[in-house]
Amino acid sequence: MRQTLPGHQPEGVAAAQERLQQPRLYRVVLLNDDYTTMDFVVRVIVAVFHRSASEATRIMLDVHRKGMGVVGTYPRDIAVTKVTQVHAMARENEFPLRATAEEA
Ligand code: TYC
Repeated sequence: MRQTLPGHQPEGVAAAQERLQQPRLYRVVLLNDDYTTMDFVVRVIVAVFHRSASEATRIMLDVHRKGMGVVGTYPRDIAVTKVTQVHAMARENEFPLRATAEEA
């Protein structure tokens, strides 16, 4: 009998194997604001998320109109790194652009 913490159900082998093949995914969400320029948001989306200029423009306008929008979906470490890159570019350029990662 394996020792477990109270209230902790050990993950079965089948569930662990499933997890190895399918890491949890996180959506990177870009937030609208009134100060960051449209041109800068497009440049960030191209640089950080490797989108074409036309796709980046479509995503930027969607965020501008709706208040937020998904830029991409990634395993957690990659999503968190991209959020950090967005904030670093924004800070360097003195824009308040914000992004978050949320589990998909
Ligand atoms: N709302 C900004 C403007 O009108 C543009 C913008 C779009 C800012 C998307 C942030 O995530 C953003 N200049």
